[in-house]
Amino acid sequence: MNLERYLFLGEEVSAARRNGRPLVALESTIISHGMPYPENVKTALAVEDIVRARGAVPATIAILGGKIVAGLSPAEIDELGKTGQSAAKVSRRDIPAALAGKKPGATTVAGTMIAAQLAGIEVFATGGIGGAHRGAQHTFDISADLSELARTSVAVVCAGAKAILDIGLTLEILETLGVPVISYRADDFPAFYTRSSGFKTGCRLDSPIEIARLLRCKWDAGLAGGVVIANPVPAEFEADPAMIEKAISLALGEADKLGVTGKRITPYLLEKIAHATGGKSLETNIALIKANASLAAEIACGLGA
Ligand code: PSU
Ligand code: MN
Repeated sequence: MNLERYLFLGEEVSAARRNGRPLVALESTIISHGMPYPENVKTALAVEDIVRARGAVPATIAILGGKIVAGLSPAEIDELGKTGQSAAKVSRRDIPAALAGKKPGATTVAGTMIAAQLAGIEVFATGGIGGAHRGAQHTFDISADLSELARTSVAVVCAGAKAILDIGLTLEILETLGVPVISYRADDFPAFYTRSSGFKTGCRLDSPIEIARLLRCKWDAGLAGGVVIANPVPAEFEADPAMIEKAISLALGEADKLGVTGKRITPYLLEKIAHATGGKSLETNIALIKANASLAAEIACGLGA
């Protein structure tokens, strides 16, 4: 039994694999659950074009018709964008149900990492990774993204973990799990909407080629598992920290009152924050995912060089 029999490669991805071209995986939960329609589809397509412009080939990943698809077509991206939160949010544990049920499934960071590894893709760009939620000491709400990073050998380029999380706790867990965390052209770990969380990563690298070298060393040395590459949002798109913190408090309060927990909490908070900031957080979200796609493509090219 092998998951590979469930894998379907889009045309562009399939050709890239044949020709040994650099590939960048892209997730789909950010499309279905992370942003409203039509900004989600517009952003997903723009992000693919950025990857192409940097000389790599994009592979947007989702589960469709009982297959893990690496390389969605524009029509499939549009369909998933319209389906929105009615699509299943697919992390590791949800893959069997999504495959057997043949219903549309948007892959999270964890789900996308599994698919990327299967498709032979080493670099993946997203917005923010999941992590330990505030109060995780009591609720145990720690994203499966963290345990996936411990076991699956894919580099994840992100703008950090969202400030809705407990960033200190998230970094502690990544350390325990043996996951390298790199800050790109910064000393601190970024906080998604803002450039700094106040926590240091202890590993700063200033060029895509140095990052590619670190990845190759890790995997050549037999140290399986992922790497977090934290790319602070470009300064001109950084959100005002006070505005974000206020929006987060508001959103967390409402989530608590309504009893929103589990896999619904991240999409719920993102939506509330976008609303509370009058769309400013969405603008930041779009800018950072584009910057991450660009860096991921450069790293993928570096790995192939
Ligand atoms: N970050 C975003 N938008 C998102 C997510 C993260 O900016 O939509 C999604 C990612 O797919 C991530 C998931 O893997 O949320 C984490 O969810 P959970 O905490 O339930 O594991
Ligand atoms: Mn969770």
